[in-house]
Amino acid sequence: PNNKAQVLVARRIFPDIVERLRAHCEVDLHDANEPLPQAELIRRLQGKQGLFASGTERIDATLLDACPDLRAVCLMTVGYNNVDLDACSVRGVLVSNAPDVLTETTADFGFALMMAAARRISESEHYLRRGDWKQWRVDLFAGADVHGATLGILGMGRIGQAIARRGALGFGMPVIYHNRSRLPAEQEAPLAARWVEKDELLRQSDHLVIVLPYTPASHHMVAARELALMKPTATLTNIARGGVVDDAALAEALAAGRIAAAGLDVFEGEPTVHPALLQCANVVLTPHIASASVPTRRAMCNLAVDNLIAFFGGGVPPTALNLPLKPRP
Ligand code: 8YV
Repeated sequence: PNNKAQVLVARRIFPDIVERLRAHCEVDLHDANEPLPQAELIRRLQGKQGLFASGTERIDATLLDACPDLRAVCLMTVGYNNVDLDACSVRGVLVSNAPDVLTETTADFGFALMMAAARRISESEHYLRRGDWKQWRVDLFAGADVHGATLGILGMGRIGQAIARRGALGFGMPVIYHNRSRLPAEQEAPLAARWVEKDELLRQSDHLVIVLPYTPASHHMVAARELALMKPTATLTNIARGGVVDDAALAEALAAGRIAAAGLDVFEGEPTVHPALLQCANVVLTPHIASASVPTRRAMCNLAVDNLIAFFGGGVPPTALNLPLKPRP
């Protein structure tokens, strides 16, 4: 008999990181890129105390009640909108996420997506690949400037601030932001970042980047009314969650030229993408890869494993979301 904790790793991850976990826990690896259907996930969790989660698994009261042995859900993502944190806390189930390790990589990508939208990089590449480049013309794919333009950030957390740094310090962009709470003056000052009301942010931004957590309060925070406030020359970039933006309204605004362009890494109902967005030339579309550099994806996986190892070793999980934890009945 061994008293190692039993842990389900719900997706294929880096094999050496699975081995690292195996040195501490009994591991059942779902070694596939396809997610386990919910019923199968519940079945595989029977008798298991831990779950290494990719962020896409739905962890709700039904699952928790069907998996009475479960003690810890450790996510390799910073967003935890698929986890009912209250339901976990009430049942004494630890939840951890993976903040900080992906901040700079995700900000790099958000900035790149914003630049690609502003300077029409995807649209022009498609044109070239189609063989349509026959001659020079003065306004060929002429877009919007990034340097010196007003950068608007909706959601000024760790990633939002990292994007603001890139814009303010690297590209001379005036930065405005909207967040539930204002940053302390010493954090605003180096960026010369200015808090504004949400509608003001929409009106003034040349490039709007959305980086806030998806919660019931942020559902469709940017929909038809908000898009109508934006400048016709503005771009919108979403690296948060699909549900924060009303994709149907965005596709309409893009098609009608009510805003100039968009960069989207996240979608409502992903991996399915709204067909109207696929029809728009002025949108850069990527498959939820903002955190996907090799070192960062490894760091995210390692951090989830650190949490599992600490929790089952009797230590303090480094990035727990719901400590102190009451014992699971
Ligand atoms: C994940 C993310 O790759 O960390 C997050 O919240 O959105 C990404 O880093 C994505 O959630 C896939 O699971």
